[in-house]
Amino acid sequence: MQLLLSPTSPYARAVRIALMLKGLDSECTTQWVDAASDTPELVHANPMSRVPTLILDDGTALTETALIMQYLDRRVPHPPLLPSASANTEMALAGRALAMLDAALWIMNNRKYLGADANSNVLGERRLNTLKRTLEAFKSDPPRPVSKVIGMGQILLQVAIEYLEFRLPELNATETSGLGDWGKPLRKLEPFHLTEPH
Ligand SMILES: N[C@@H](CCC(=O)N[C@@H](CS)C(=O)NCC(=O)O)C(=O)O
Repeated sequence: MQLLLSPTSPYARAVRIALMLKGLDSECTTQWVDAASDTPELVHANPMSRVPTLILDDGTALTETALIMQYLDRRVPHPPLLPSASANTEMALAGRALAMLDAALWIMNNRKYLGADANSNVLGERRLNTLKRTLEAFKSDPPRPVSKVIGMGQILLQVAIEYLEFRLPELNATETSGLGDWGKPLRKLEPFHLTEPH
């Protein structure tokens, strides 16, 4: 397998963490690409030019983080990313985390391509408010505590919180969500600190 990724992509980070938790990282080579510059290898595998893209040994190119994680879970079922006792809550959590990443990326891309004021409009404010609201909701409805089996939603949520801290520090994601203590056991795991953005 070959994973096409970029150093700061939170989506790619989540897939790398899942690969490591599954013990599949040694079977997967990595190719760093600049998704925004339409690197030919990436465009060839994924005309949308987005990372992560996972190229399987038979040439199939998988895209979309949640689908790639599901593929990894089918390929190596243990430890499960969607444990049967909590599969629904993990999927619900994964959905929230991915939506937060999508909103954060949208805000960042607006700033990058359209300028510092690009989010000062009704849509930009809406995106920021939905992020705040989603973070705040974790205070009254926290995710299941982290245990030995790390779920896909838990991976994505911790990655999203750290990405928000990195890119949108004004949101104070850890404090606003009250998830500092919740994420502590995850931050201690090797796959998380080996993939920290810097
Ligand atoms: N829905 C996709 C989002 C992936 C995504 O947007 N990746 C960004 C990097 S963080 C990217 O490749 N952006 C390049 C572009 O959109 O041109 C997923 O879940 O994998």
